[in-house]
Amino acid sequence: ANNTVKTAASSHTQGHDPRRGVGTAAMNRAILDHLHFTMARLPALASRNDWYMALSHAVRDRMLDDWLASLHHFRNKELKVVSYLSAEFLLGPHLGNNLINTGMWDAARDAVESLGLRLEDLLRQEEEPGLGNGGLGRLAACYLDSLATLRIPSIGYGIRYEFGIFDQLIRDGWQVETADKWLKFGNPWEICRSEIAYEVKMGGHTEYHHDADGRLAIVWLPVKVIKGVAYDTPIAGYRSRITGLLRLWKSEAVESFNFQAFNAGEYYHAVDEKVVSESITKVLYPNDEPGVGKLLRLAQQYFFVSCSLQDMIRVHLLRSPRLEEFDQTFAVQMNDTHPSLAVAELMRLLVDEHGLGWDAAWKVTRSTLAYTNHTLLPEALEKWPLQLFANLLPRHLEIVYEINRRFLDEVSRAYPGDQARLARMSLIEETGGKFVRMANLASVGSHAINGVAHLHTELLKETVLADFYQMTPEKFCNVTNGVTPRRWVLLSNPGLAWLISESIGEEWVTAPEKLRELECFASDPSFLSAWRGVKDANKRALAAAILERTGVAVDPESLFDIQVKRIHEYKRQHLNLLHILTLYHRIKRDPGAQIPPRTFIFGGKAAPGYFMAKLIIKLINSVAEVVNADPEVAGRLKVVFFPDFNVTNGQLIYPAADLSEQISTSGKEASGTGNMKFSLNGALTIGTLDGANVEIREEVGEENFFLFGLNATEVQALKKSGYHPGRFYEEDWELREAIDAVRSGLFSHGDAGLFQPLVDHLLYDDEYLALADYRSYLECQERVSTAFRQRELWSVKSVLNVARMGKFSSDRSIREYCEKIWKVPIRPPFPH
Ligand code: 73E
Repeated sequence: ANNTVKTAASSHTQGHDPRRGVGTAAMNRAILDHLHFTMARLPALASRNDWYMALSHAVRDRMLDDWLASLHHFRNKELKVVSYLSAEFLLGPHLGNNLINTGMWDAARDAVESLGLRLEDLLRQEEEPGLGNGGLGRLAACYLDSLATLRIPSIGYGIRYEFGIFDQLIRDGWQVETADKWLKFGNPWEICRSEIAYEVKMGGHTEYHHDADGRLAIVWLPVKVIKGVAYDTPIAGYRSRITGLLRLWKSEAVESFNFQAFNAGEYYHAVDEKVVSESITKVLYPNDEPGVGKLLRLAQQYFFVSCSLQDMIRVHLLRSPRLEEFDQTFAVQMNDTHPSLAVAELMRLLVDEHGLGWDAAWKVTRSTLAYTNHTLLPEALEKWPLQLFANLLPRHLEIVYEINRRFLDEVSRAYPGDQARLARMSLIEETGGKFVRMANLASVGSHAINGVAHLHTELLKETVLADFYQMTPEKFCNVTNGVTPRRWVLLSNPGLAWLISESIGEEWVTAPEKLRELECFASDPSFLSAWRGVKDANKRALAAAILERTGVAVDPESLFDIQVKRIHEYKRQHLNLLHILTLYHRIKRDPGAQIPPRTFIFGGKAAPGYFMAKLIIKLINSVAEVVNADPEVAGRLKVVFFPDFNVTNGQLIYPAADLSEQISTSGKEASGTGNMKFSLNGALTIGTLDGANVEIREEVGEENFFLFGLNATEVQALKKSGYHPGRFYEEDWELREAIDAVRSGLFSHGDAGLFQPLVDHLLYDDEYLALADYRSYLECQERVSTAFRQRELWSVKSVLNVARMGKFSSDRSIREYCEKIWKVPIRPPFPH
């Protein structure tokens, strides 16, 4: 400690340019400077968080040169800026990723070690910004990484939730939610831009006036005005010298105190205003489908859309006074319907606030906006009760009506007399209560509509958006999702990344089609053994974490069979459980059964109000308790629920998987992106023909993918013909045995009623056809077991998976958005 104090003292006198110098010595000085000047701490007294903060500030400083240069692009008339509007950005921890992308990892590690610390420990200190629910939010984060890596001027716009997705605890097998206080110890990555702030109106009514020239002026008199303040976070591209911008809005009161009330002595009433205003960005809604008409959720959506569009208009006006050319400054992507109020808000800003005529405003609105759909589940399509919408956004409702009037005119011209079609396509639902349909609003107001995997886009065109597809087929396209190989391989799986780079060079990181060159190593026994060595080390690391967090000891030699994702009936974690129960029974019946040892690992959060999902978590833990304690299956079966699945834990889990469970009912999972992360890390997939699984299987080859179950067409046909899950139960004794065990109270200390709702649901409804796919799933799992016994062949398949996954880099997705939707030129890669 004495030494470090001395270093600190000397570095202050030497002085240096904080923006430069990424060598070890410069980093060492910078960390100590920040410990002193930013954290106001002596090294001897510094906590791990102080050191984490000091290091992070040192890293951020070194990102600022590139950032400021990149921000300058927004002023360059020649460059169109991509604006990604998303209510969620599930970023995961910044520090490790920034060190990788900027190339400062080694210097930071050495500098930290020279201070007697370990980089690993400081990385673990970061509270991840969990500003999203799952795949949709994580996709937005991967896209930011790719946009910066591909040197495309871009801004991600969203909400700075004070509390992100809840932390999950497991108590007595049940999920317990606790608040995610991610800002508790400060956030070194964000910069508050107090001067970039906008007012957002809410509530009240509209009035029509004629001005002096007799022109009609529309005035919206709100009951409330809230201020949105920009918080900026730099997003480093991979060695691209470009740093992208994530701009998140925090809500504040326009005036912190209502002085009238304050003067009257009503102190508490005076702060009320502030409390209400700040509540807008307090907390992320933890549901991956919309709840029924929550006013605060609509207010959140409007708040961030309005701030973002006002900000874009400000930037545009710095380039050109002509708002008719707004679409040349920005391409705006709406991540699902959550930001779809952008259609009405852009119209309002252009017409009411900037004086454009309706037609000119409509032309530019449509050519600016594009809409990505992420789900076909009917219950997940957003619609707002009309009255609620009217109360919060009276002016927008008028605008929606006007858009609708003009649009339905077009529809009736195209399909004369087709009343049913008119009712389906209307922006307003009128059957049983009135609603504003956000998917229809987004579709009408966009020049492009895309799904997130080939199958999903096809189904979109046949089902939820069929009418829109028939009327304007040219608007539709597919952009299959992707994930960033920087976070999901380089950072998460350094052993694998190193082995790959040793073999084929480093270009795969930005040119993942190069991974194909690994194919010829699949016949090299020494390479295969090194490959297995990496996987085994990753499994040991996960086993250690499992022991620490759950107390369960698992065998790293066993097959790691993993399902991590949100808990939802359509994802069928319970189908996985039925397989486990069947294996359990088989081993107990026949102790000599040739079944290779398996460890089943689950992880995922349930929406707090989703009873059945929470019951599934309880059942997983209950099965785990019984199976793990049973000496008759010891060393052969283990079941683990890994608590609090998030980005940080994902980085540990994906690299350790042998088998990836992608077992949703075909036609229900729009794409999936976890499927890509697993396979890119060398896991083989057991899956249905759903979402991007279809394309993964096409790429890796059917002999390297374990396929089972009904396809989407068969699912529809079975449902149509009348599905009776009870018949499957009656006709398959092993299925009956598994379900009866749950029913008997075996897993609930004799309480036969505990899982009754789940069992009843399966036997009498089974909306997601778990029972119909059970036998096919079991047979497929037997093929998995057989394949896993031939370790050499398994490794070959694992290598081939990685070698052929290049398509699923988010760089490829972003290039497709540029070409097909944004009309933004793709720039050549930055010369290294
Ligand atoms: O299949 C995933 C998809 O991979 C889909 O379920 C998910 O989006 C991923 C990325 O495209 C998704 N999330 C939501 N809808 N689809 C959603 C809906 C409401 C709130 C939050 C998330």
